[in-house]
Amino acid sequence: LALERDLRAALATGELLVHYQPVFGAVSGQPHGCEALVRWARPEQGLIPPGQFIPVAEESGLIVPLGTWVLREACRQAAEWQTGDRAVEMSVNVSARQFEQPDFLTIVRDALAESGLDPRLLILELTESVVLRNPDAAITLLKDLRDLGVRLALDDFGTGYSSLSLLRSLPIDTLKIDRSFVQGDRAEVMVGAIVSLAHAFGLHVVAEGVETAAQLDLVQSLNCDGVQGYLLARPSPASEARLILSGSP
Ligand code: G
Ligand code: G
Ligand code: MN
Ligand code: NA
Repeated sequence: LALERDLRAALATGELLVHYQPVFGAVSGQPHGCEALVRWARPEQGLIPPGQFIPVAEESGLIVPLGTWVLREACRQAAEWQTGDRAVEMSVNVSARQFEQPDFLTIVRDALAESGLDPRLLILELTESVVLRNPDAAITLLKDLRDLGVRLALDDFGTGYSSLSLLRSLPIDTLKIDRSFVQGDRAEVMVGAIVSLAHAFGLHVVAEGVETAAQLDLVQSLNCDGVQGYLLARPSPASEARLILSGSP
C-alpha cells in the first residue's frame, strides 16, 4: 500500500508532529492539561489528520512505533512545561495494538525516565475495545501502569460495549464522554447519566467535543469536571498551546 509505505518513511524522516488540545476545568474555566494528537505534515499535501492514517497505521502495525514516538514526544513536551510556572497534565491516546505489546509497560517507563516527567502528569487514554479484547490481562497491565504513578482515562466512553461490571473492575481515574453524546439528541440525559455513573465510581469525567456555548452550559450544569472542544481551544502546535495553557490570551 502506498500510504503505508509513505507513513513508514514519514516516521523515519520526521514528517510526523504532535498537536496539543487544551483541556479546561469546567468550574474554574482554567486550562489544566492537554491531549496530544498526532499529525502528518506531508510535503505538497499539508497536514493530514489522524483519521486518515491512524487506521492504516493500526492495520499495518506501524501504530506501535508511531505510538511510541508520540508518547516520547508528548512526555518530552510536558516535562518542558512542567518546569515552567504551571504543570500541565498530558493525555496520550493508546491503541489496542500498542497496549498489547509485551513491552508496553517498559515503553511507558522509559518515556517517563528519559523525559523526567512526573508520572502523575501523564494520562493514558484507552478505549473500551482495548480493554475488552482481554479484560483480565488488561486489568493487570492497568494496575502495573498505575503503580508507575500514571493515570488512566477511558476514551470515547459510551460508544463501545463495556458493561457496568467491567467498569466496576477497571482501575481507571477518568471517563471521557464521547462527543456524540455531548452534541447529540437528549444530551442532558446522556451526559447526566454518565456523570452520575462516573462520580458514583469516584472517577473524574471530561466532556469532549464542546462546540457551542449551550453545550458548555450544559456540561457545566451537569457537573462535568473537565471540558474539551473547539469552542474553548482547537488542537494546535506546542507553541500556541503553550500560550493558552499558561493563561495568556
Ligand atoms: O483528529 P481526528 O478527529 O481525525 O482524530 C481521529 C482519531 O485519531 C481520534 O480517535 C484520535 O484519538 C486518534 N489519534 C490521534 N492521535 C493519536 C495518537 O497519537 N495515537 C493513537 N493511537 N490515536 C490517535
Ligand atoms: O477519539 P478521541 O477522543 O481521542 O478523538 C479526539 C479527536 O477529536 C481529535 O482528533 C480532535 O481533533 C477532535 N476534536 C476535539 N475537539 C473537537 C470538537 O469540539 N469537535 C469535533 N468535531 N472534534 C473535536
Ligand atoms: Mn482521546
Ligand atoms: Na474521545
